[in-house]
Amino acid sequence: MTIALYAGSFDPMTNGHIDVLKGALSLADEIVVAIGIHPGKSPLFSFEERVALIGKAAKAIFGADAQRIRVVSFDGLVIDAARAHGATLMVRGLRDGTDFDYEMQMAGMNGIMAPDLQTVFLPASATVRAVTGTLVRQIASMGGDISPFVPAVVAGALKTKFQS
Ligand code: COD
Repeated sequence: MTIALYAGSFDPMTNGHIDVLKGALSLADEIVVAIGIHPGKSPLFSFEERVALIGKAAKAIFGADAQRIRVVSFDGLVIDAARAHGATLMVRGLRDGTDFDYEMQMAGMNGIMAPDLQTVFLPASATVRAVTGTLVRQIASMGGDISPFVPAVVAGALKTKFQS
């Protein structure tokens, strides 16, 4: 069985993340979505909220295939998280040249530290290329419509978050 780790902050999960997840589901039997937790950093959504949102969005979008997605947290090296969960692949999304440069550095250094793990890059679909979590949070905080950029359940949670 092939297990792929998809690490990110997912604060919140966007349609860009969903696009990468869709590709990952076609590559591996099980996808471990690993939420990176940075001690000292305060995310918009708590770990528990992000787990619930990813689970609900995956169920709504992927149906039965959502059973092949597991959500965990990690606070160290991504290679350690991959090994801890039995993954042999690490999936990353590429939006543009900036992503490419950064991701190539990480893949290169991870490859030296962990030759047993393979990084796989998935190119962003044209419709989600521009989407970033940072801008989604900014638009939502200013009362803008983020529904084109995130799953419906996330749009609802953002609305609630900034109304309270
Ligand atoms: N389209 C396609 N892909 C996308 C999109 C989009 N619209 N949006 C995001 N993605 C991709 C990103 O390119 C990335 O591959 C992934 O989805 C996750 O993105 P984010 O923004 O949620 O999370 P990141 O990239 O900030 O990652 C946070 C981590 C905690 C995972 C990261 O900092 C990390 O890997 N930390 C581990 C530390 C480590 O191991 N360091 C040594 C590396 S050599």
